[in-house]
Amino acid sequence: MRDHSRLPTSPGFWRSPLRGSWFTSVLGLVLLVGITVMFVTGLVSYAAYNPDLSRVNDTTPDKGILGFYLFAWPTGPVWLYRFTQGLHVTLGITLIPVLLAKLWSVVPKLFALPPVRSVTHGLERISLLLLVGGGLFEFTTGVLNVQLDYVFPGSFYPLHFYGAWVFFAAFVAHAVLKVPTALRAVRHRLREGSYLESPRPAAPTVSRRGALWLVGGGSLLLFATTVGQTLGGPFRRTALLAPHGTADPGGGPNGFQINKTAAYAGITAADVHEDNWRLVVTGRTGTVRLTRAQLLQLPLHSSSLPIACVEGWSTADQWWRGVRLRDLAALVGYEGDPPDVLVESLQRHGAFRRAALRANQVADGRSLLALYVNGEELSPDHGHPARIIVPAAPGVLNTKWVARLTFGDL
Ligand SMILES: Nc1nc2c(c(=O)[nH]1)N[C@H]1C(S)=C(S)[C@@H](COP(=O)(O)O)O[C@H]1N2
Ligand SMILES: [Mo]
Repeated sequence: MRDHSRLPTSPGFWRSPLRGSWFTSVLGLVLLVGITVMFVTGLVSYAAYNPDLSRVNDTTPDKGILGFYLFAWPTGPVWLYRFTQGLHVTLGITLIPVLLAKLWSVVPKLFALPPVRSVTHGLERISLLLLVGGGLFEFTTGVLNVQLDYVFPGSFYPLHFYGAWVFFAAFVAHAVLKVPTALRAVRHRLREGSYLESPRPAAPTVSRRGALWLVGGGSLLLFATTVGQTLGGPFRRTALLAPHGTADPGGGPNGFQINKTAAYAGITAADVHEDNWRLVVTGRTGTVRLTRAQLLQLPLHSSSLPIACVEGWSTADQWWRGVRLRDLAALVGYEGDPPDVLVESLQRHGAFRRAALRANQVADGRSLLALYVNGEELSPDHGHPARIIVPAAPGVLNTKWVARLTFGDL
């Protein structure tokens, strides 16, 4: 007789004694909770960009019914996006070992023959393909975006957003089918009789419990080397895995994380020179051009706000000082109830040179066109001569090197 156990399609090929219902179920239940939280925080992050406000913020084509839930992102508490996105990214990185272990634990199923036994079985396999493919896709695109700094120019959001819906739909179907079994397996410590169990297990080198501790240890390590990027203070140094958590922005009042530098954005000294730079504000009553000196004649206000990036890093609150957006709206004919605003930067290229803010963000008295931070002029890299800072919003809406504000319904 031929030795079929040398083929991965044979159950005997898979010899790890760790595989079994209990092991798979414990990992599955962890993912059930973790991935649900990631889905929710992910949708929330998408909403925070004001994607239904303007094409400038989001060009996801035909988001249609998938965007049914979009809402006006609130301006408080000021740490809102810092929290939701820190949670999304940190949890995602922490779950990687759990995801990999879970996939490893069920890999024999992938090869099981016949590939399709019945229509129902065929449908189940397609849903598993979407589940595994979708999961790997979401984790990979997420990690690449965080680690490689926007490798998908302009296209990360649509990819990650569509992928999330496909993945989560398959995830829900899978959970509905498997949760009862998983709960039973965990409660009764089921091992035997499972298709996952190797029919000819090799000698164990680690117990199932030990293997779970290893996975958990891996997760803990990733967590400990990531979470510092959102905690700030002395913890920032522990964020070994976060590219922006460790970059040294120098000391002093402007000594906090820098996303894109002025050099990267192509901002020249001549662009921002007092003689050349004008703030162009347009609204109901026309256009006003302000020199820096004129801008400084307007009432200046302060607010303590963090910067929180989609990449998961954030700063502690910084003390910003500048002109309220709602006061600038009032200059061009919007007294009392300011409308939306389109903000444009001196930066000529790149997806983040423009952003649209919602009326509720303009109306909030803490939303500033900031000229100072922590008592000093903005540094070139933080947006000199003027930048937007809005409470609770994603960093990408805090446009740097602002040149133009256009108020009105977008
Ligand atoms: N003009 C312009 N503004 C910008 C960006 C940019 O690339 N260009 N990046 C945005 C993003 S994604 C973030 S997270 C914040 C970071 O601000 P910081 O570098 O001052 O920390 O700036 C935002 N403002
Ligand atoms: Mo960002």
